[in-house]
Amino acid sequence: MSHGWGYGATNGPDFWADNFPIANGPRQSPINIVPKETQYDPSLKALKLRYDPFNAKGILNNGHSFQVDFVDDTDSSTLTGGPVSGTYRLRQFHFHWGGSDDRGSEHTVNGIKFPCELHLVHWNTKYPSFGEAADKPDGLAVVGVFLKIGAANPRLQKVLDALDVIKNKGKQTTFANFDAKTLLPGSLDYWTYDGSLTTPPLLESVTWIVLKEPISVSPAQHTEQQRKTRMKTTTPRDGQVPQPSLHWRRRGSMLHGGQL
Ligand code: B30
Ligand code: ZN
Repeated sequence: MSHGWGYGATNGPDFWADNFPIANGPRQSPINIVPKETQYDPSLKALKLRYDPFNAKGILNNGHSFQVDFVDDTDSSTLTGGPVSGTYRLRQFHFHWGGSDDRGSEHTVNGIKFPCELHLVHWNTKYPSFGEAADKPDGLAVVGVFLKIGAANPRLQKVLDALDVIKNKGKQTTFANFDAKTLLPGSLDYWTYDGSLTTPPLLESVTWIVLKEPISVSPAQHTEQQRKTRMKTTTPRDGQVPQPSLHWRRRGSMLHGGQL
């Protein structure tokens, strides 16, 4: 696959609207999250993430991120609860990294960028496939997890080890028996808003669920990733659209059994 878009001086976010006019649409992501302006919503449910390690299939360098793909022909790895109704199946997860510690994440919090952001992408099973769901207003639910520089993260190492083999765009290799749940922080407190894919085709189909608690990556792991890939990311195209109404939920945790 060849994309005309990228993160360069002539094909970066400022140019995406040329080929993808929805870039100027009403529910574009990412955004800057201002926690003081978000509203606590007691009606939001606990987020339930149930992932089967045996659904992990392969890891792919798609040129703008590396992604781990999952078999999604049954309901064995799902997102339910939280802000959505119905059942969403895990399709893939991927990371957005920056070239240095002070950038990388797509969402920001009070204007602060994290060095990396993990996206777990799920599709609504009221549609027949990911492809059919991807352009529906309630088609996708993406869980965003920030990474901060801190302690080494042994759960990330298997992903980093695989990067050697998929250094170049289009490369893929098998990636089996991986428990995506191990990448989540202890708390599943989240902010949520209705948004879009953060890269072309920028479809306005994503219920965003951004976790408040980051996970960690060590300086050495961050350097390792930078050495192995040359992924770039985008920055919030903030101010182009009004701030959506953000909601959040207190204390949802599946690591402690769900209904804390
Ligand atoms: S994100 O989570 O909002 N960053 C897609 C999925 C999730 C996000 C962004 C985009 C997506 O499915 N894009 C279209 C599919 N891509 C495949 C891909 O993942 O690599 C095909 C393509 O664009 O031609 Cu690039
Ligand atoms: Zn993403």
